[in-house]
Amino acid sequence: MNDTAKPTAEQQRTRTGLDKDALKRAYLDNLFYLRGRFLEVATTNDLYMAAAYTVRDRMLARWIKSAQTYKDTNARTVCYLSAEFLLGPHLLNNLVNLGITDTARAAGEELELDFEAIVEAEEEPGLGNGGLGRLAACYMDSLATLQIPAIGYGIRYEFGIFDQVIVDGWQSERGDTWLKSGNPWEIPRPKLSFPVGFGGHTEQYTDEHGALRMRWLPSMVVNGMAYDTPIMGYGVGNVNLLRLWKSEAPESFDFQAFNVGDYYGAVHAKMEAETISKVLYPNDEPEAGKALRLKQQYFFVSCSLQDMIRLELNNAGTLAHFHEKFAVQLNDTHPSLAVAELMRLLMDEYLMDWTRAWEITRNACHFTNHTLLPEALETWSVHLFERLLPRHLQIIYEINRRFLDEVRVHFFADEARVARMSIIDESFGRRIRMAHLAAVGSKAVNGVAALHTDLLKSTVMHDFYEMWPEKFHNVTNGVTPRRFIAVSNPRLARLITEACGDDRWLRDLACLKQLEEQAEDHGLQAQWRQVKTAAKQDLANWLGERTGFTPDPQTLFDVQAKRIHEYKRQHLSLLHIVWLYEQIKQNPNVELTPRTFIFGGKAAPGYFMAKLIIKLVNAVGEVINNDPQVSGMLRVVFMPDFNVKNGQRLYPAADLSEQISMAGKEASGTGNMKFSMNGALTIGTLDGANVEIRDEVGHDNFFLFGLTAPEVHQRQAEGYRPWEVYHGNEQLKSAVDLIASGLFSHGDTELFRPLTDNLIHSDPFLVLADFQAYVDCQRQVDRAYRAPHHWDRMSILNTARMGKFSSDRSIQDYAERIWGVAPVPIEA
Ligand code: GL9
Repeated sequence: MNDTAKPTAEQQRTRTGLDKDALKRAYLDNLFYLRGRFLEVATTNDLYMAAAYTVRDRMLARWIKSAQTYKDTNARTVCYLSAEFLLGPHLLNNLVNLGITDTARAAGEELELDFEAIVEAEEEPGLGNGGLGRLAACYMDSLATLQIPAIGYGIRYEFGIFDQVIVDGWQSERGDTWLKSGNPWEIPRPKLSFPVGFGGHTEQYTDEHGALRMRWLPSMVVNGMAYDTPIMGYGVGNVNLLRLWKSEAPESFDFQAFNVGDYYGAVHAKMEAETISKVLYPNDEPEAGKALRLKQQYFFVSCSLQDMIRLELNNAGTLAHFHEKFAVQLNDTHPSLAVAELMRLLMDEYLMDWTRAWEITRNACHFTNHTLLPEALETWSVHLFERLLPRHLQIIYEINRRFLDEVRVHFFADEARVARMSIIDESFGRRIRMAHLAAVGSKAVNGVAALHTDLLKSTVMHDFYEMWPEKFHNVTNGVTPRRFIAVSNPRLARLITEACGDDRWLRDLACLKQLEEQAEDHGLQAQWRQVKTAAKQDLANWLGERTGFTPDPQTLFDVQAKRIHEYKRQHLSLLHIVWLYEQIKQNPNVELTPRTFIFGGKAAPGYFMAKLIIKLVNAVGEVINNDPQVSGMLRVVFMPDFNVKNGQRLYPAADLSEQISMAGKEASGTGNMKFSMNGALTIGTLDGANVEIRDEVGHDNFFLFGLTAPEVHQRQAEGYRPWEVYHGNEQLKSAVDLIASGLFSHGDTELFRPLTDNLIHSDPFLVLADFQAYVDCQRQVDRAYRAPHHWDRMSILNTARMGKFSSDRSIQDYAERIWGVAPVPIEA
């Protein structure tokens, strides 16, 4: 840029200043010039869009400076490849990270704008299913805040996760049209696009040096176009890049067809190309096995690697140091095709030999496993690969051939092990094991909580661990305190800042430790309780508007919010509720702490049992909430459409957080951290990160129950017989029977039978085995809540001791132990 094109410092200050007057001027300007509106006639969406542009403008100068500095310093860059980024609304988060929330609020007031309504108007980009996608978003926030150069690469789904509505107690899905009013946070880059091939065949040829080479002649090519979203660090000048790919038909393709008069064919080809980034698959852990899903995975991996190669060639002119420039992180197996695609690009397109290409690939890639559920360990049929990615299949065969030779040398004469470790599973049809491909092609493999990593090493990846123990790491998950405290719970943030004397805790969450010494202080406790009650009131009002039922903030808010899944055991909580209901009906004077049970979560649209659990929550709620005899004691409500935005209403308002999965099944959990940070106590099993949360907050400040992972294993190995548990526990039996009796289904004894029968006869997640321990533990919760000072102290200690679970700590771990990357500070 020459000097005349570049805005002067003075011009920039007036154009993007952070003071109130600059914000007001810019806001009205954006409303006028970008929306063609003035205040009197603007719609809420216009007002929101103008606010978003005003904030985005303030990020752009920093963004450009970050990109320039990263380029000039040639800094090692993290490339986080993820099929999902569950970002949540941007506006308030960006205001907080820019440090101008109060100024913006004041500017809004002077313009007589309804600040809250404008913030509310944002539709969140739901480009993820749950924990895994939200983790990627927390990591993007922390990478920027820790000033680490990073690019998030993923898919710009036109339709994200469906919106959930409840109709007659059942989940019903509505298409997520998040882009319909425009997305002010992204910048389309029409010139930044890459071709991605599918199908066709390969052929061998001799290059000009006489070497034998392969080329792939795909039968179909689509283009991936970049859409860039700036990701602001908190309190720093660093702004990183989230680059999402949209699939399009190459223009030439269109015109070719036009020329021969095949108009329909041209339009059809365009449609087919655009289908790839059309919709996010809504299943959580189990895989669909659909060809389109494999296409999505290959599509975004290929675009991302081509983009990295472009950057490196621009900068270094050679790919010899690609793995020194980029630390590629594979978020689960979804992007694990990166291993084969990087090999293909280096060898077929950039004419590298195998040894060199493999050296680069193995040193560039790192792999995170997020689940041990057997049905979620992704495999693809060799047949499908042959059809869609013939060249990649050849490369995978060759990777596997060389790898298995290594295995044979390492584990001498152990062909059973060779078969177990092979990237190709030969047992039921031939299938490619994506986790094996990722593990073989990566420098590091990590689990997401200490227990999960141990289980990974001792079960599904045991052979790999024995071969390469140094490859395995644990990086316990974390969540960003910016979004999950400062943005979600401003009252608590203010109180913490006051109590700590400053807001350093937002950058260094370990500072919360200072609260410990004040945990007994009745003054702080009173304020703490006020903050909690105010959040409960807010939630109650919101629920009242949405569901017609307004909970009483004086009751204990007992919350379970997460994807609906049998292993997470929402039905264990339901059995407890039904049991409580019976207790009150039998003895209206029974001593109980009044509670409101709040559930939230989506079920995969094809997961019948999960949908039946939602129906049961609503059915039980309908009966209990309309029974005057228990009113004031017991309430049950289902919060529709649990997503990031609604989660932000829920975490601050919870007294008790339900983390009750069968031990050994929840890899980490991250909701557990969000609740605890906001002062909820946890009732939970020794599963995932619960183990570490309990160790941090203190065993006395955590309600533990249930079988441990080794005990679960033992029970199942002995032959678990749920009907014996059912017949052996009068109260359990009566709770199950009440559900089956039709009491909650207008007399229909069939409706919930699939659920009750499954519990009695199969119970794969040991709900019945843990029932008594859970009920007993809930009794302790009851008692504890009736001693307010005691409870408040535990609540304060939970928040005070959550430092470890900031995603800043997780990213610090990855940076030091896995990526070897250093900060590149950009001044704010
Ligand atoms: C998950 C695990 O099940 C969680 O325990 C873990 O906290 C997150 C993040 O590491 O990853 N793996 C997974 O497939 N999902 C997870 O939440 N599912 C969804 O994202 C829906």
